[in-house]
Amino acid sequence: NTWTQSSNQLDRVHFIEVKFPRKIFLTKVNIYETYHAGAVVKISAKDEDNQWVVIYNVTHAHVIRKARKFSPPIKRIMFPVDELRIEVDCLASKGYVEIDAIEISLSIALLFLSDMCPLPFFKYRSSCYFIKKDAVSGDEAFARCLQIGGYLANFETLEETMLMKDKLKKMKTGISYYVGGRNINSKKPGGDWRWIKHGTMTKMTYFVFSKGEPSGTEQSPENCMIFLAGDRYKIHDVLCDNGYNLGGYICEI
Ligand SMILES: [Ca+2]
Ligand SMILES: [Ca+2]
Repeated sequence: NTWTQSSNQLDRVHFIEVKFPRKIFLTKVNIYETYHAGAVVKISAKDEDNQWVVIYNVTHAHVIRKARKFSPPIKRIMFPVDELRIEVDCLASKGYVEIDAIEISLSIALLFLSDMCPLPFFKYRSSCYFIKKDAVSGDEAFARCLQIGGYLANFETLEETMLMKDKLKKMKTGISYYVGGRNINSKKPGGDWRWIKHGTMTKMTYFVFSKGEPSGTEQSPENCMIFLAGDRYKIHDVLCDNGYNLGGYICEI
């Protein structure tokens, strides 16, 4: 498709909105500018609340008098997208020959397994998870999720925890799995448990532990959280950094 402006509207910023057949995690946008390239000043993606989120923005257009395939460095966004708005500054051509046509094409590297999650994550209910069976400590599990662009899974609702517990039981791996809950105060009886996600800490709003847990104390802290295979995947607190409690882990993105 070709998009152009009428000749009496070259003194302003125009925008084009494009909609794709399904939502994806955007990794790349290619704009094929066939004439007067460089006039794209802003690209926005529509989020789940129907708000436009800017993923590329420059203050001035620099018109290049030739065609090019433009692949701007876009901001990483954490929501799937099926609508983009591309803003084009026609003023930048300064009364020269008009920006004649801009052809928009999007070729997106589709790095996802299911509908909405980038690999290696899979969609489970409304979240993207990745279950890994390596045997590591809680601290190591935390680091490994960061390394693949995610975080150790947060289960903000009891429902999410129950669903994951059920899934782990059915997988029958016999392996315990770390999740992203952490005690930030060993001195406090019962601890102060938080879900850790990209530097934010959300207080747990429900009691997540199995009977008799959490069992850590100030003298013997158990500040990490695990779905324990030996207790039908109920949640336990365990030491974060020793060799006794090696487990797999669940990352989320
Ligand atoms: Ca979650
Ligand atoms: Ca314990």
